[in-house]
Amino acid sequence: MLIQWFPGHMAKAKRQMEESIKRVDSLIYVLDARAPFSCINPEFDDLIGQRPALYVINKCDLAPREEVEAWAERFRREGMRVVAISSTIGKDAPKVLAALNEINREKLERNRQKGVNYALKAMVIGMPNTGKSTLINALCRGKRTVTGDRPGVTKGEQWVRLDGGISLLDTPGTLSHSMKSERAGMCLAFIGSVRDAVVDTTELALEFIRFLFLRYPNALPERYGAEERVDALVALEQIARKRGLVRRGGDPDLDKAAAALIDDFRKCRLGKIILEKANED
Ligand SMILES: Nc1nc2c(ncn2[C@@H]2O[C@H](COP(=O)(O)OP(=O)(O)O)[C@@H](O)[C@H]2O)c(=O)[nH]1
Ligand SMILES: [Mg+2]
Repeated sequence: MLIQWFPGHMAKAKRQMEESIKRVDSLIYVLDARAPFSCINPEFDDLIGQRPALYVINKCDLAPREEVEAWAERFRREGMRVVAISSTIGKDAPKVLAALNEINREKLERNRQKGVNYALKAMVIGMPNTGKSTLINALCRGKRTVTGDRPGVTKGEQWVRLDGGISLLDTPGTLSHSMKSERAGMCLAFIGSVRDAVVDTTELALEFIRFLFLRYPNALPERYGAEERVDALVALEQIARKRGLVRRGGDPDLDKAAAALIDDFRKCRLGKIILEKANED
């Protein structure tokens, strides 16, 4: 399955990100726990490497805990700072704040010693739909938004002062997805990080069914009473019939069944699922 991708867009996105990164001291890079590896776009690695970065594996409530932990460990071995959380769980935001203060510790300390009172700046980046806005809201809860009118702050930009001397830009930086592999593109499409309009939902669902048969063979039988390990198209037909998604005349409505299946996955109705494992490439 091919996901459309335009090199020209990538070049522009990189230029914009370069400008944004210049204006902050550190970055919070949000990844989806169901596909942490695919959420990293290597095209941006050089830019991101210019600033201390905290990797937040978000939506941990949707993926098996041990699998997420394996990713966190792998990333840490590779020298990355990682916290694994769910932005929708209130008590998790302070973990991010603590880690953010930690990666900025030296600079914060230097500012304190110099008696400098201005805040360091951080911004949240990541693929679409990984939970950047939700995390920003969780971090800023109850805080007053301040508009920057100092030099170097784009007019209209909102910064929120967090506890501990860091201000957070309240709009997230969205990374465009990479085509580092077809599989990565697929994972991003499964989790809703690729605009659904550029993806063939039925093709996507068939790929997803093949993945489930391989890794989670009980998922479809348990949710829909579908048979195990049949041909993917047959399974999709079974899902359509079990869900009563039939066209006039009685044929299964595969498009609707595909959309229902993908939606069930995204809302965790098939159970906790991880799309890629840390101990294999
Ligand atoms: N289950 C779950 N859903 C989340 C979590 N964080 C965000 N979401 C949901 O994911 C969707 C996308 O979140 P959003 O913050 O808009 O993503 P953004 O595009 O990266 O800004 C929304 O429906 C959120 O409610 C999380 O930790 N767990
Ligand atoms: Mg958003």
